[in-house]
Amino acid sequence: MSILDELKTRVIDMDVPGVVELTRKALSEGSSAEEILNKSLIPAMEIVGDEYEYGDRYIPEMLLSADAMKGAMNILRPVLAGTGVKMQGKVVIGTVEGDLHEIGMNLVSVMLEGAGFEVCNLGAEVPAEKFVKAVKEHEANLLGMSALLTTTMLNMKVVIEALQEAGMREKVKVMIGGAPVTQDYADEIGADGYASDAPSATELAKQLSARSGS
Ligand code: B1M
Repeated sequence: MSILDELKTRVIDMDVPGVVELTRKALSEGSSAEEILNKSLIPAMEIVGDEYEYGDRYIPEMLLSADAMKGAMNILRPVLAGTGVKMQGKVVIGTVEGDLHEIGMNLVSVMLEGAGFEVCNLGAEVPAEKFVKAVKEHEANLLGMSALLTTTMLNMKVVIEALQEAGMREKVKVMIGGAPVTQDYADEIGADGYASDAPSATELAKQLSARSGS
């Protein structure tokens, strides 16, 4: 088995230290960061995402594979930044103000990174003005918001209004998600898209990024 195939298997098998070690080894043996991303990490997370969607994998197992992916990305991020590899786009992501649920949002964030996006993860309880400031500073073409509470999802609308007030709404595509969020709600508040889980969020981000001309 090639080292890239082995790395892919280790991500699927949730072997966090093994993935970190093999990522370093693959780089030192001449694989490029782009190859590691495209031939090992992304296909592995696609399989993990499919297994989760078909009910063959539970959330903790998905999070462990995501942790392994995160470990590999920590090694690849500086290498990718230095090589000018074409990123899919720039995403600012976070959980809205008043809401500290961040497990699902972090999962989406890691999968977006794995799919080749440059991600600025603001964490949980992010006020509208912080989202707007980050989009501006990072010149992001996508803004992702998560909410797990029926009360805090209302803050997604506040962020969209803040973008409008700052004259930035046309510059950034807005995608939203989280357990209480629906496509109807996305339509109601004028978001550009809604995704129900991390794999579909990655697909949606690719579509929106292509539409934003990035
Ligand atoms: Co709380 N909590 N919680 N909680 N919590 C829920 C959400 C709740 C449904 C539990 C319940 O009552 N059955 C309920 C909300 C009810 C409602 O409003 N409808 C609830 C409540 C009420 C609360 C508190 C108010 C409890 C209290 O203190 N009385 C409090 C709120 C505090 C606050 O936020 N201000 C609270 C606190 C907590 C903990 C701190 C204990 C902890 C969070 C820890 C953390 O994140 N650091 C917690 C947890 C863990 C949960 C449950 C059990 C699990 C959430 C989770 O992580 N799921 C949850 C019940 C449940 O969902 N079964 C519950 C796993 C995660 C992978 O899934 O987050 O859905 P999820 O993310 C998915 C998708 O939604 C989607 O992709 C992800 C991956 O597939 N997705 C996106 C998410 N974000 C996306 C963004 C996208 C696209 C897709 O685009 C940008």
